[in-house]
Amino acid sequence: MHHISAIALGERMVSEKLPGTGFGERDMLFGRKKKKPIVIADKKVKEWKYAVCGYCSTGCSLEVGVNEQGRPVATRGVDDGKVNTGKLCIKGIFEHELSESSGRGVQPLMRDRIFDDYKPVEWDEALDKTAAEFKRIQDKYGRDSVAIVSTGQLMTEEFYTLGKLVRGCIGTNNYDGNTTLCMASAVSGYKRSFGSDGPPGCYDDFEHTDCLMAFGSNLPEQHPIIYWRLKEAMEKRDFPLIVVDPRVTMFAQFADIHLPITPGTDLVLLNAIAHVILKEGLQDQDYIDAHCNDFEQMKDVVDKYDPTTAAKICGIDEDMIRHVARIYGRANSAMSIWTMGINQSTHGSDGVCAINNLNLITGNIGKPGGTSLSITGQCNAMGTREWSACSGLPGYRMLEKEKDRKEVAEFWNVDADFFPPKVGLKETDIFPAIESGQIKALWIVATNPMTSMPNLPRIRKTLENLEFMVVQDGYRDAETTEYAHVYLPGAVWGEKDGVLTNTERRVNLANKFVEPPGNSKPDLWIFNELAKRWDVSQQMKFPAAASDVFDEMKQLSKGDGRTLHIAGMSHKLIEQQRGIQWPMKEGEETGTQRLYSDGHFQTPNGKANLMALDYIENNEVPCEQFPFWMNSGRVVEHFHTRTKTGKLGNLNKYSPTPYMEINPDAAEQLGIRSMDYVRLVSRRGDAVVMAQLTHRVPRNMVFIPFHFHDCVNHLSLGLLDPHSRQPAFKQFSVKIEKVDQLEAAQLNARRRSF
Ligand SMILES: Nc1nc2c(c(=O)[nH]1)N[C@H]1C(S)=C(S)[C@@H](COP(=O)(O)OP(=O)(O)OC[C@H]3O[C@@H](n4cnc5c(=O)[nH]c(N)nc54)[C@H](O)[C@@H]3O)O[C@H]1N2
Ligand SMILES: Nc1nc2c(c(=O)[nH]1)N[C@H]1C(S)=C(S)[C@@H](COP(=O)(O)OP(=O)(O)OC[C@H]3O[C@@H](n4cnc5c(=O)[nH]c(N)nc54)[C@H](O)[C@@H]3O)O[C@H]1N2
Ligand code: SF4
Ligand SMILES: [Mo]
Repeated sequence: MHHISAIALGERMVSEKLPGTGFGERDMLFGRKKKKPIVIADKKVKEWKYAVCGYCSTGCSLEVGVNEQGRPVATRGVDDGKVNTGKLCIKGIFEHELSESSGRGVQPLMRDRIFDDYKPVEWDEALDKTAAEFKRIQDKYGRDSVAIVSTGQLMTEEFYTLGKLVRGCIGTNNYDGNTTLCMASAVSGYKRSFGSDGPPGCYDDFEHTDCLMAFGSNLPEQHPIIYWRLKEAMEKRDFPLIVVDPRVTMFAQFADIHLPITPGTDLVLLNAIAHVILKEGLQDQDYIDAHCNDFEQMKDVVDKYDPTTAAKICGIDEDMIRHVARIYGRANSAMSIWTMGINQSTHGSDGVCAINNLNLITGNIGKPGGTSLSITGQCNAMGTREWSACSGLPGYRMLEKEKDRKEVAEFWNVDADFFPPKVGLKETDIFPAIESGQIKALWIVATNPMTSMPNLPRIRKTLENLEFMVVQDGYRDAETTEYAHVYLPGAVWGEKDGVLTNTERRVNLANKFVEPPGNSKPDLWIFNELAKRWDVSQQMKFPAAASDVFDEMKQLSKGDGRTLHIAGMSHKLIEQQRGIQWPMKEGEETGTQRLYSDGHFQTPNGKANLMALDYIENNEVPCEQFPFWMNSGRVVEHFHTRTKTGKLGNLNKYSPTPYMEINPDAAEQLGIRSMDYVRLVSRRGDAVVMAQLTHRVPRNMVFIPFHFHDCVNHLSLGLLDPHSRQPAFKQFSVKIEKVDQLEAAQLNARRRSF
């Protein structure tokens, strides 16, 4: 047999068939004679439409292929996409399939009492009813008795319009979003440290950093393409990766150092790292002196967190704490990223400030490879922070500032006195306020709290107390719809235009490529139509086209000293440049990669605040009766409450059933085998799940992906962070009970089928 090179083999496969077989020599050599070569199906795409992905905050540029009949048939990454250069994760690849997924709402629905049958109605009837009920309830119980909970998944132009409707027309101060379950601690921490929200870094920082520390983030599963960017940078320059996570996640497995921290104690670890850095003189004193407030106060607290004491609380041994502190402190540039392991805890906001402290004392803010980069969650978690007026006024303006109130009131042509002078209730405080009778009507927009809120047994009861509830969701089968009087079917990603902002402040465009199903309507249309039911809207502007709304936002972003500047952008330019990072002022050619590069912060004296942060132990820790830590999070193939991914066979097949990860040693002790059903019990409720035996979790912990209804949030406590009001979804305790397998299987079969 003569030697054939790989390239030659490639050629021979096509050109030389072995006589009579139809197969090339290579097929015979490798024993593949029965196999047909892989053929990529021709999907007969007529046109590719540009969009930024609608799932996670990575912000990948993609194109959806539409065929002759106008049907979306394929998705591909955009080669010159700034974030992903052609790559997509498993969710992005199948995103076009969403346009034909089941469970969508196609007509507004109404009923007088919850749990009665819904009746289909016309839009006018549903919107008249909604406006009339809001007004009736506000007249009777006061303006703030109507609450609104929105999302991180609309287009930014929709957020801005909703904000205008709520702040300018309806006038309730109890307006918040699901970002309180997600990014609130990051927002709060950024504001406390730097005087303003806004992640200062970017993905390009991976190319420059000499050390990366990740807290409570499972990047390969939750932000696969950010992870790919990081991995590529690490392969080129081999800098250390330190992952802090109580589980041995995929990210932890790829790390140089994994710190399996005791849940809820990151603040202690961070204070101890700062302690070592200051003790050993590894700080950047020049940077501290020039750009930071309150160094001494911070130092006084950090002094107490010597590694020996800290190790006993956070579970990381003292030498490892010193080792990590030295690596971080000595690196030329070092950066930290974090996600829900930090934000979703009782010290979420303090944890974020402690990360900022670490980067400030080492001079790692605003420089290439040196930053505090909060990895955001939903596709437009940033857009809502920037423009929705949920926690203030649009463009990072504050209700507390008279100047800001006046500016926005003038721009919208409303009375400045109509705006409340301080922020109202957060989502996690709105539900208890329903319980106590303070709130009587609730409007839910593009979020599914009946699966995503902690302590669902309590939440369910509160909803039954409402006089009126509206759910506006793309999917009729979202659980929360079961508790509403009016259901408004929204168009989702792909069925409308608009911009989304990703983790690195990149504003990117999602074009419409398909019509919304039935009589469902874009949320922008719904907000505009509803606004007409308030007289004051006559004197305001509510543009119908997203690009016109964007132009209005551009005007409002102008002004000296503002970080959130988008005046130089337009929909067209954004698509051309594959997304633009704010700030971008008028006349500038493109956006800005990093904030605070000049060492000037958004505080009164322009310096960043070092924070003195003491640790308070207040979690529900495992005990004799409830001996396991309960931890929760996500898996790569599902998105949140599965209204989308639960319908796509290519994704749902990987995890169709609620399950928990349990350590094999713990399972053996309890007599639990792989794939057994078990019952988990907490002080709040119970849930039946399947057991997956894995060493990813330690012996005293179980982990559940929160995507499934009737599952982990029936157990969760959700203690709140005092600054951000974000719930601790990942730290509470449970016990495990055996169940009758047949009964459990029958129960499982009766669950919602997706
Ligand atoms: N595939 C997929 N991707 C997504 C999403 C999705 O639903 N599916 N959702 C998007 C959204 S909205 C978000 S917010 C992000 C979330 O992204 P991530 O935060 O990365 O995801 P999670 O799995 O929620 O949590 C991350 C890790 O926190 C760890 N953790 C738990 N407690 C602690 C602790 O006390 N300290 C530390 N250091 N770590 C702890 C958990 O073990 C878990 O591995 O993902 C986004 N991307
Ligand atoms: N135990 C536990 N619970 C958690 C978490 C956890 O880690 N553990 N994570 C928390 C976090 S970080 C988050 S972000 C939340 C997410 O929680 P949710 O916001 O409740 O989750 P989603 O399933 O994304 O809900 C979005 C809803 O909006 C609908 N929708 C999507 N696009 C559109 C649109 O364009 N228009 C309209 N009108 N509707 C639309 C979807 O069908 C869906 O019903 O869950 C939180 N809950
Ligand atoms: S990484 Fe996130 S943005 Fe990129 S394709 Fe996957 S889900 Fe979409
Ligand atoms: Mo999130």
